[in-house]
Amino acid sequence: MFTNNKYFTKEKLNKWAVYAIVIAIFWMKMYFIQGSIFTLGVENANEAAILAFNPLSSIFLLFGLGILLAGRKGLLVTYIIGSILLYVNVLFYREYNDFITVPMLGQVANLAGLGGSITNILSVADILLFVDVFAAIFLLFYLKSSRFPRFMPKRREGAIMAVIAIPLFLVNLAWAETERTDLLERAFDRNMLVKYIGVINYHVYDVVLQGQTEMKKTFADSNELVPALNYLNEKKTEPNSEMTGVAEGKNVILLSLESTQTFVVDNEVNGEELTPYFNDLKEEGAYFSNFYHQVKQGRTSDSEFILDNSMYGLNRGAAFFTHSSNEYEATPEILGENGYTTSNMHANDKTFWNRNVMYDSLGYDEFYGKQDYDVTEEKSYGWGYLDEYFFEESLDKMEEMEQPFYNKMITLTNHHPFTLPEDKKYIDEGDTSSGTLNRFFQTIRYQDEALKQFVEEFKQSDLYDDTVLVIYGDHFGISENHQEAMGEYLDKDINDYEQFQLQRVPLLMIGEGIEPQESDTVGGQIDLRPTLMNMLGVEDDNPIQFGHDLFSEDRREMMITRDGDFANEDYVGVKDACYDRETGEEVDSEACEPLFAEAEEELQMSDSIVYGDLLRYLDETELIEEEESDQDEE
Ligand code: GP9
Ligand code: MN
Repeated sequence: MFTNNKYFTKEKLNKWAVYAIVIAIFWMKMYFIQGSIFTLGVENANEAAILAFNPLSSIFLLFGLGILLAGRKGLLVTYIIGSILLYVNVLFYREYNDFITVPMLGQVANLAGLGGSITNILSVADILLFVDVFAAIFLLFYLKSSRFPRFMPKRREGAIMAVIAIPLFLVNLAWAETERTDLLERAFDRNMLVKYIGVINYHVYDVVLQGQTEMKKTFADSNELVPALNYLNEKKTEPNSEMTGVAEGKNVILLSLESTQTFVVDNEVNGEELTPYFNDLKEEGAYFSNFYHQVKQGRTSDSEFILDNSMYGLNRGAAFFTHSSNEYEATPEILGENGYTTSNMHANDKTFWNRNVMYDSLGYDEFYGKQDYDVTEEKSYGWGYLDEYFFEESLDKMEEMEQPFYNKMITLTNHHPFTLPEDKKYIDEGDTSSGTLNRFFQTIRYQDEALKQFVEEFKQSDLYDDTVLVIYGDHFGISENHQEAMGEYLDKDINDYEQFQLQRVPLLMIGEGIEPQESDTVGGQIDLRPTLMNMLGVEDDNPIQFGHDLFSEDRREMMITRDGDFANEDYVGVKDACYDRETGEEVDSEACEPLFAEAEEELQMSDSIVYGDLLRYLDETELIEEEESDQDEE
């Protein structure tokens, strides 16, 4: 067709037909990516139709703006940019099962370190996603030629297209609202957002959101803290008084187990226990079997944020990056005021996840990073320093530390892509359809062996009698991408309820005064701070905490995830559906409605504090309250 350019010159080319073809091709591509590469959970024909329709408004907007700004070239350039944007989303989605947010762009270097090998997420067939782009590039140069004069988009036409995008989007939105009301206000779940408005509109929305959150800090004032103070005051539950001070003056070791989920506990593969040591160890302390991680895009760093603040991490980006200059009154700060030495140990680069900066803000005295360990090639694999050596050196360091101390150790080996040197593979791989899950079994088993060596040595050390050891999982290791394989392994269908329950991570506390027990109270990482502070008998006067002592008899059993889903004593609420927590049976969604509302309110409350940097007003606000009560007395 290109050789016979008479076709273009002699025939009157219908410009709008070319537009239609270009739009149709991009539409098909986007439809394919959204429908076949992303797993957005399309539940009915209406949703499928929305998903098919939603690329249209963004295409009109994109190409319209392109033409408006630069005519023919503008169209082609936006075609190429749009295609690259889609592909970046494909790669990101394959790795993280999520969509990029603006704040994550600020941590690109970090993200590059996070992924497994890039070859895992590239696929030869992806070239097909660029066939049209090559054609577009070719045309970009070809169309320069004066032999092809007829297809000359006018800027006015671009403006028309961009304007048409608006009603198209409004139709899209109204249609989406037939499935989910207040879609844009309740946009916790990016998968859902993309399902309903499409990935390009999602990015536009995310940029708007970014602007809004930046404004929040600028315009925040101390009054904004009051609703949170009132809310938390209302929800407050008394900690278990029998546990108050059981660990007074003791050291605390927090041991964050990388990617460790509760399903591995007391479970096996090929007849071999996955965590033989932990299975026995948990009989020696307080073990929590309904304890959930609550992290989002910030992964391990989110768990650390939640733990030390008893506030929620953010839905977009990692607070460790985006809000490291905020004012906090975190556990290390409070403990520091009570005579504790506070530190973190993690044999990775100190700048990773911006830890060096954030740890200062949280009030840590010391951070032992990679350069503080004897990291050699022989002792490293995959992500770096193998856990067994990390543990060994960390114990030495702790023995030298000024007491009492509060120290967090973060392991590394059981991290995606879950690889190990041959001689560290203590069990065979699994035989599910997911290589990731199959290898995960081996790295979990390795971690358990390293844990054994650590705890056994710790028990022999002088530290043992004066220390509370808190072992917990930071977050999931096996993402939704491996649901099918998880189903094969657990021999059940992994629906939304099961997937939710897989977000449980182990929590075990060992130390004098902690009675061996298995607790099935529903809780999450947000509850750790108040639990610990009560055990240490430390007066923690920061009223902005969303957690509740895990030992408390009358605690509010309500664990809220960053997606606005929740588990309480009776129900699990996931994606607007309601399940009986124990049986997993779906029940009338009405039962969960007030709980979803509570989850949303609480997340918003926490966000308002982080986005507004409101803890900087804490002293001021407390002062006002005190003054008021003084006046009341007079
Ligand atoms: C690496 C550790 C693990 O430093 O934080 O990273 P993550 O689990 O957050 O991907
Ligand atoms: Mn982690």
